Amino acid sequence: MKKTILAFSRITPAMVERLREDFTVIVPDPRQGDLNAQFNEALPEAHGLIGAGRKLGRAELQHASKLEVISSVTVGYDNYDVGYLNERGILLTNTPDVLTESTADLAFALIMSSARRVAELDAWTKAGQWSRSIEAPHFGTDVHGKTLGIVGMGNIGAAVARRGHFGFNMPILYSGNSRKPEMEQALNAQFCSLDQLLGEADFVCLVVPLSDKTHHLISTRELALMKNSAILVNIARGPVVDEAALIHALQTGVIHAAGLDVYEKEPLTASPLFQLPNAVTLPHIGSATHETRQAMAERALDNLSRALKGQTPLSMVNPQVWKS
Ligand code: 8YV
Repeated sequence: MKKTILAFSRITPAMVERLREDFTVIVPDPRQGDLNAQFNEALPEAHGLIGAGRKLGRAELQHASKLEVISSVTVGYDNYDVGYLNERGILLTNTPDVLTESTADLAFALIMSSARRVAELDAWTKAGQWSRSIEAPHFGTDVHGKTLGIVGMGNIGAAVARRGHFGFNMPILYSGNSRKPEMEQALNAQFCSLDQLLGEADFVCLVVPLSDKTHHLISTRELALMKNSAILVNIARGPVVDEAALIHALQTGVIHAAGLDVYEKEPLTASPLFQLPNAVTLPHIGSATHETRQAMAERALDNLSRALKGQTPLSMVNPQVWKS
């Protein structure tokens, strides 16, 4: 008998057809009513789940008695209770590497937009406000040659740092759990404490995974350590920053500006951030390019079908489950 897959998001109809060669595939359909109800109804039959954007912990998975694998179409896995999955022997796979460069591109879009006020001045021009040559009140700040602080020098952090070093001649500081000698060698990056980085960087770019240790890593104390002229960029996860503290810091000039792709609560539909010209607010689009979302879905599909066929998947979050 074919195993059953519940494909709850991010998979194209063509991919579903490919999966159907080997598996029974259930795809919740908005035309058939409530998506959550369809998901919960199909869950007890599913051997594999594939998708993104759903919190899947103990409560949500209690009726998923046949579940063997969750294939997340994301690199971050803070939506899953990995301890519980380990207990249950459920494998979790993710999609690292294929989104590294796109996400680093977006970090630079935020850096450029916040520093040169791209989004703000675009709206201003379109509002018909440009009546004479631009003067100091509309000037931005330079990016090239400024110090770039990378909080979390993983793959994405390194890709942001490379752009800063080679493209913009920026001195690189980084903080994190471990030193990266190859980054120090290749980019002349300097390892330092988070506090030192916050005090010295002109741009502080957050690229750490969300965990108990990084929840509210940046709060009132840390914002106060930053230069008044500094810009905070968050492409990691919203809860890494205490958003209320950030809003206060932006309103009172504790820091100059922020470029944000992620928020404590998503989707963000109303926020004091929307009233702040010095906050660039994007709707979590780090990996959202046609090419990268396609590559992520392909990787997730491959991870899932390999795991369900007993072949080792390429990217496993809890490989100990696979070994046992
Ligand atoms: C996702 C991401 O698009 O992969 C990740 O961890 O943050 C993004 O690629 C995000 O989860 C939005 O749903």
